[in-house]
Amino acid sequence: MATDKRALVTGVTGQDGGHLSALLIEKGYTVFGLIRGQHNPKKLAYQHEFPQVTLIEGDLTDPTSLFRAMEIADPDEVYNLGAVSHVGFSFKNPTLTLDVTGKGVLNMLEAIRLTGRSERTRFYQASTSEMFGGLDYNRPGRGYNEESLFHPRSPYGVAKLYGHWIAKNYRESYGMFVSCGILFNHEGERRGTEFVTRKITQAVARISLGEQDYVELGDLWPKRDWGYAGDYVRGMWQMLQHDQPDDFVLATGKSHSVEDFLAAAFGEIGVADWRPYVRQNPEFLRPAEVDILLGDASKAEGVLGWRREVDFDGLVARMVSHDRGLARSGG
Ligand code: NAP
Ligand code: G4F
Repeated sequence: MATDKRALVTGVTGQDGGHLSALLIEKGYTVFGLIRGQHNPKKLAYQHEFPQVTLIEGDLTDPTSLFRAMEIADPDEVYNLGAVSHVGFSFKNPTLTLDVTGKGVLNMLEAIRLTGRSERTRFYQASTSEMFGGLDYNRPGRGYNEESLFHPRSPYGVAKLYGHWIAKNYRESYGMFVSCGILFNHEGERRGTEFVTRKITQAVARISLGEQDYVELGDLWPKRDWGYAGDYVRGMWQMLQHDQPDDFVLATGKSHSVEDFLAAAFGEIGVADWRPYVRQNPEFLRPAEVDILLGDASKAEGVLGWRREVDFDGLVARMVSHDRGLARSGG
């Protein structure tokens, strides 16, 4: 597919960054990725997988580097995926989380505006269902949508809410094409192993090969609306192709507990009773928990024509199968 469009992706080495890189390359974009750090251990693997992408050194906390990135990439579209994204980590590193996940959004918007690209460059902000907070009074029966109240329950959620509102503010103040995707949890074979789904599927794979005895987790009752990341990056792209900027929820409309995920993942290796393989470790408990997340993506489905291809069982099967392959090859 041929296009002369140029895209800059922050957080390019993360889960969504990998899926989005593949999608944009497939669509014929000239892709630039922001990569942080003097020596980023993920750089080699990323370059090996995506040699077409030009990496630009920069950090969301360093406005000068973002101005430079904007001049080099001269993008039609910016996807701001970079963040401190782990909720548990954000409780231990709240100031860093504010700087990267919150103020980083402002730094990106200012880099677009002050380099004279407000009219040309479209901006996607990676907002999150964590902004809703999962409290009972704030849970509509049919799931959260774009009209639901926000009540973030972690430094991460609060920082993301700042990013969400400053993004909307730049849309309203400067007429910039800024769209926020309020995405519910999405997972897959690229998911970081510090997140509960991948931690479980990696452990299940190792347990099936006799390489691990058990997995240590925190709370097992919280429920999440888990989808597949490959489906969700397509939605991000669709948001920036729409004729006007707006906010959209992406979700599956189904919620499962961590216990449900454990049962499905162990089921993939023929283990019906997973409890002997799971221990609780208080290290993985959070000072405040988000009890249940359930999303309603009707707007994205109706307005953008967004569709999902992978359901919960398909997601779990895919992740376990991938991690068994990795474990067998010593990965
Ligand atoms: P991820 O795998 O944790 O990736 C985060 C990315 O941000 C990494 O590439 C990381 O770089 C980069 N980053 C961290 N600090 C940075 C800094 N100071 N400057 C520049 N880049 C920095 O996250 P993800 O799952 O792909 O999620 C993508 C985005 O969507 C994030 O903003 C996340 O908060 C949001 N989101 C995710 C979900 C989900 O379920 N996955 C749901 C809703 C919203 P390194 O590789 O150098 O660490
Ligand atoms: O996999 P998690 O760490 O994801 P969480 O906290 O829902 O956040 C993810 O989704 C958000 C969208 O809603 C994103 F914005 C965010 O960036 C991130 O991608 O935890 C899921 C649930 C939580 O209730 C947690 O307490 O699993 C529970 N859990 C139980 N044991 C654990 C563990 N989580 C992790 N990471 N590790 C455990 O050992």
